Amino acid sequence: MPNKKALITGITGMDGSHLADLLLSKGYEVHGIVRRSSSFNTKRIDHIFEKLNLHYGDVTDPLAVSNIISKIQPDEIYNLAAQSHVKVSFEQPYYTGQVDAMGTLSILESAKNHCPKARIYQASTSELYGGMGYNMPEDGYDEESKMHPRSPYGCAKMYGLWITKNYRESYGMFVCNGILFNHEGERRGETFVTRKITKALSKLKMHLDTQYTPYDTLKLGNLYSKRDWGYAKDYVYGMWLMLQQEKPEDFVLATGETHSVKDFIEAAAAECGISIFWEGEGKEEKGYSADGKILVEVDEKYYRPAEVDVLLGNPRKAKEVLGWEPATKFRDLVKIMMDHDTKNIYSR
Ligand code: NAP
Ligand code: G4F
Repeated sequence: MPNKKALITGITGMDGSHLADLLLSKGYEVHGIVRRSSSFNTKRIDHIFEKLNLHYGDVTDPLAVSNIISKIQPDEIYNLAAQSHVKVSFEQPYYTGQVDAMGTLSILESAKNHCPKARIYQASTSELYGGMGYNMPEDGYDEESKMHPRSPYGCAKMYGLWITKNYRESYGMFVCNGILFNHEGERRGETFVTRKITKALSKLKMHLDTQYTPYDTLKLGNLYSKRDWGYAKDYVYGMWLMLQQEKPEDFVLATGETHSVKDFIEAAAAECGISIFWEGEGKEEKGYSADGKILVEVDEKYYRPAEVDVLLGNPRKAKEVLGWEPATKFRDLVKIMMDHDTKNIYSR
């Protein structure tokens, strides 16, 4: 049997790079769409660069998408490309819609025309749910929960979810939505809150150890929002499992635990062997070290016009049908990220 062929959009991103590692380890011929950039944007896949088949393209360019898909004839397509930053989506709502909604349509339509038997994974998200006050069950959101997106990103991804279901129902295509709750790790983009925290606190550790390196106060937005944080490597395995089933379905992947941004900061600080003391309220709240240095402060520029205050997922269906369970617990995730960032403190 020839090796299976997979196409990953968003292969240079956090999930795309972990998924490429996984598929190569399973013997797949792995193709990826990469955006042309004036500087290198392949850092996360440099270690496997020679093993990949990369194609320049952009999911907002239907012609390029169609050409790539018709040429490769993939068995599996993982559509991970997105303008994935929620705060940025408030500043670029139109562009976010072009990439996250219309980009998804382009992938589906090209596959329908050129390789209708390909199995397709669509990167849906817990940002489709609204949080407390928006139909959150006590044991967390599942596939049947009522959705209420609170950002242009969530609205664009809502189109992606429904157009994917629509192609499944209309054309009988094997397409699945993975409704993934937040997942993080050492390859997470540095402007997402967890990585912002682990990068900053690893610099703090170095500062405390040597006294030579500077430490800049970590400036954050809402310290009280809560997320269901898992480890990206566990989640890309769940994506693959979805496409290996007998029938196409949608699945929630989550840990079933939720923690606040403040919990994450405290867990990361504990990895540096320090405790943080909090004083003040709202925009005036600050986190201090034992000797009174300001380690964390609030900067309202990181607030969002609308916020999902709490996310908690219920991964029961994924466990029952896929046999999927997250292997990495919250404290292990924080440790993985802190260990990585402390070891690589001077690399960019
Ligand atoms: P990420 O690190 O931001 O990666 C996004 C990828 O999409 C990058 O490779 C990026 O390319 C590419 N991309 C952006 N715009 C594109 C365009 N117009 N055409 C082609 N490629 C484009 O995101 P991630 O965390 O790995 O997430 C992967 C997917 O899962 C995204 O769709 C995201 O919305 C979704 N998701 C993520 C989470 C999470 O917690 N991580 C949870 C639920 C859903 P560049 O490298 O050139 O920027
Ligand atoms: O790390 P975040 O930016 O992730 P967010 O908004 O939850 O979105 C991520 O997860 C989604 C799944 O639910 C994905 F679909 C999406 O693509 C992305 O990967 O923010 C997490 C929380 C928010 O409540 C935010 O307001 O942290 C809060 N926060 C507080 N200070 C901050 C900051 N977020 C960022 N990015 N930067 C801050 O300084």
